Amino acid sequence: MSGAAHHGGEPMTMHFANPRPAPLVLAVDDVPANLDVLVEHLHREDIELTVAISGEEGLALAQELRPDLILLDVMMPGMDGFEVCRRLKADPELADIPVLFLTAAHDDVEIERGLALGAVDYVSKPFSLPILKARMHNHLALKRKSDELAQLASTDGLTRVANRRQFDISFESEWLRAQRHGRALSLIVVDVDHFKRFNDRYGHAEGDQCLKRVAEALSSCSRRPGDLVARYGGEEFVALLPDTDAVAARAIGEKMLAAVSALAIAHADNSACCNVSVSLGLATVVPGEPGSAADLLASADRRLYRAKAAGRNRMIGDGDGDGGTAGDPRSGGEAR
Ligand code: GH3
Ligand code: MG
Ligand code: MG
Repeated sequence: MSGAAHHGGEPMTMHFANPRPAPLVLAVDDVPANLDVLVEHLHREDIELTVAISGEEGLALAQELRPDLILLDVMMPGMDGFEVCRRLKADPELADIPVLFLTAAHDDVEIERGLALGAVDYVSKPFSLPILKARMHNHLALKRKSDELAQLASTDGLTRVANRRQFDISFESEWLRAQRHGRALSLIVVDVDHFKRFNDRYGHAEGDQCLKRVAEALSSCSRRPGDLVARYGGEEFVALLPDTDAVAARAIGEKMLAAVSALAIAHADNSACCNVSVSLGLATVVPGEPGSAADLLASADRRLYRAKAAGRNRMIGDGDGDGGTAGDPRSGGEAR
């Protein structure tokens, strides 16, 4: 009955991972016999069920597994269901998980308190299984809808990578996280070279296809859970790389130049190369360094413009001279 995917480590800000095959339900109850009943009766319900035997364990599992629904007993020794619910709702990363309270028979005060704490619904003990199942499925369906809407709201319609809005949200939270934990944070700003000329020669529809493929190529270069590639606007992308120092960011930048080059999309009017190419600006903030998130982005942007001025199809990062690192040494640097 469990076997849910473990994310491990720090909570992620982005959830672009594929949805689970079946929704994950976490049941929290201090009485093992109650959990046995749930396991026995819910195993045919097209869900994954994971159980916790205390409020503390339930909270820890919720943080680790991000279930789609929590069935939460109220009366538990130690951390009771109210406290678990309060903590879930206070954590922005967990607040959207619907909580269904399992309350003592028709205790209006308990029910009211649970709902006031943010639980979506309750089932009175001893519960009717058909009603429990019906309520569980209703709330799972609503959760799926709201997850889909959240995904749509954070995705760029053309390229399917994260959009600017999502980048802004993730950048802010990763910035704070890096400051709090004293970790490095890198940004890579990526801009397609002479893309106006590409549209002019090959047409807007080809331009759209090109952007999709570039987005896919860029996304393939950084695969850690917190990494985020977003379309910043037009033909400009940005990679947010938590816990990544300047050396590691440079390695990802190299991969990006190579990945776009490997697409081999013809671009006869590109001065930097005969194919579609990109220019990159890299910036890294190290713990304890003064400055703001906006400064970091501005620094990456300035370097992008230097990469453009130096001949395009290259990257400029920390410690680079004006020439940067060319993506394809054969392409030369002559600007048109
Ligand atoms: P540079 O090398 O200096 O970046 O030159 P550029 O031509 O790429 O830069 P510029 O900002 O002058 O032009 C960007 C072009 O990108 C113009 C715009 O029509 C095109 N573009 C922006 N968004 C889209 C899109 O969604 N689809 C297509 N096909 N083109 C787009
Ligand atoms: Mg451009
Ligand atoms: Mg641009």
